[in-house]
Amino acid sequence: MTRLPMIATLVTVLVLSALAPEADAGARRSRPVRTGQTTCWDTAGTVIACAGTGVDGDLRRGEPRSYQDNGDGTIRDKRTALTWEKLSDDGSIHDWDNVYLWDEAFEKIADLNTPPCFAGFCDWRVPNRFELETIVDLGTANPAVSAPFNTGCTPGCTVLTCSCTFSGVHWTSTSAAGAGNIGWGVNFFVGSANRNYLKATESYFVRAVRGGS
Ligand SMILES: [Ca+2]
Repeated sequence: MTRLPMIATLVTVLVLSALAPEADAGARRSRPVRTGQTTCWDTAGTVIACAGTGVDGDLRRGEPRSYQDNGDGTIRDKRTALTWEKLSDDGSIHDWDNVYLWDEAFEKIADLNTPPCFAGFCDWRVPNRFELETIVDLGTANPAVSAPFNTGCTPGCTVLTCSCTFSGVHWTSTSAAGAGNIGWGVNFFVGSANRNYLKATESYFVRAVRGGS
């Protein structure tokens, strides 16, 4: 190889490596998920036509919801790659009205991860606050989730036949910075997240999650 083509090759390599980080960053780009809101209201709370208002129900920005029921008691969120435990009303560990102190939430997880493990996976965990908020659907309330998390919830139904979400506070694995005896929770009545919940004395619902990375 003559000197000039060698330099040209070197320049090409340098240019490509300079471009690579940008291409990588683009590949890892992630958008917030859609809130689910498609209705628009004015200041007085009257429903109005959305077009041109610029409010959430008009713009509907973010990743559209995309869920898959795996048929094994779990739901995969194709946007986040998180897999969620379905909740039931059959008195099992998955029952939607089971409540747990903070420590007990992690005991539930330990039970799910005891072989053969729930749905064949032994890496269930309590979701962090931002993970749990990704299944909030602000297009509805009581409970603020979309249909895959609120379908056919009748007494006796199992994770294979229904999907339940209690309209109340669910623990996250996230603690309140500066007040570690308090945990963050997401209230699925309207989808609010708060850090008001006392780990030692207050009992809330738990939905397990796995995957996502
Ligand atoms: Ca029950």
